[in-house]
Amino acid sequence: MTPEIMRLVEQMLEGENVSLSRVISLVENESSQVPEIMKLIAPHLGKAHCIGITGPPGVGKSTLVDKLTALMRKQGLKVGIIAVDPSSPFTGGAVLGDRIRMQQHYLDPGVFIRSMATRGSMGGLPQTASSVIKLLDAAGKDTILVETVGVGQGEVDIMERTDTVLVILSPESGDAIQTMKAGLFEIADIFVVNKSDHPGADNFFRDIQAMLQLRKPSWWNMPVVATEAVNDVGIEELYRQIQSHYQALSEESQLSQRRQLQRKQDFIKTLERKLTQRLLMLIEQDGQLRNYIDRVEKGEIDPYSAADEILKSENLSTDWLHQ
Ligand SMILES: Nc1nc2c(ncn2[C@@H]2O[C@H](COP(=O)(O)OP(=O)(O)OP(=O)(O)O)[C@@H](O)[C@H]2O)c(=O)[nH]1
Ligand SMILES: [Mg+2]
Repeated sequence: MTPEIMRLVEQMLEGENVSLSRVISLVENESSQVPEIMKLIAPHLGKAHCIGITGPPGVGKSTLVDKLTALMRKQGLKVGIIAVDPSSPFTGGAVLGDRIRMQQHYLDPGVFIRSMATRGSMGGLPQTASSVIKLLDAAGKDTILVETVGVGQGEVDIMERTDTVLVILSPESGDAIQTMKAGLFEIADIFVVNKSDHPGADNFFRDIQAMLQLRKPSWWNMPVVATEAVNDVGIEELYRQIQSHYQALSEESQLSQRRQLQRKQDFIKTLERKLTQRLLMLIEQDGQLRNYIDRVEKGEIDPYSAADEILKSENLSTDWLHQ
């Protein structure tokens, strides 16, 4: 590791936001220094409470993040925010919108805001998100808020990478049964019905409550909180629920289990990514293997048989793993 990068990481560990920003860029660009950086920060991890905020487009996630941040700042907490921009044609411009909504925090050194692109995957988190969460944690943020757009797929991701998941809905976001079908009940720790000023909000709230009562009792009784983010209504109650979830996680030794799962997933996904990259590179370089892609493209062979044949191929039995 170069002395410059070492210095950069040290400054980041001291809580310096510009260095933090530069280290995040190194990680996002998959710099060859990443393993060393991660090794250096490892002893400083696990202190932050990481909160995932997900829900359909436009339900008020960023507005809620903004209000929660204001509340946490009043308590003197240092806040890190990761806003994942789905870079989809439907929600293009989200980053600009977020900048406007979170404007009051951009000048506050106690708040660090970073936008990330999902790079094509539908919703969910970009692959480097868990490393960025770690960097914010190591840099001394007390709370990390991760906003992602979720419509049913890809949210398992957020559950595997955060401690407390808020699923935000609004009375306009379809009926409660649809929500249940979309699997949002499986990943939520706290339900939020935002835009409670909308007509129909009371019914929607009651439907969600009724469905929650059908669930098996467990160590955590999932609450549903009504908010009007734009009017700063219900934010304190939401924050109370977030805190009691974190407390319950710690008391029930769920936190260590969850963090174990996070580390395991992180490892498997990293391995998966690296293996795939190497394999695809090899296939690109090797004419014979490349040939399979052409044949699959033309429909001459089905993808399953082609994959099987490639994996059995002698060209693969070289030590491609160690390249
Ligand atoms: N009526 C009403 N409008 C709200 C409320 N909360 C947020 N909004 C408005 O809803 C719109 C979307 O809010 P955002 O906070 O950008 O929603 P989002 O979920 O972050 O949106 P994406 O990131 O694009 O998915 C904005 O115009 C907000 O002002 C609320 O409680 N009531
Ligand atoms: Mg948003």
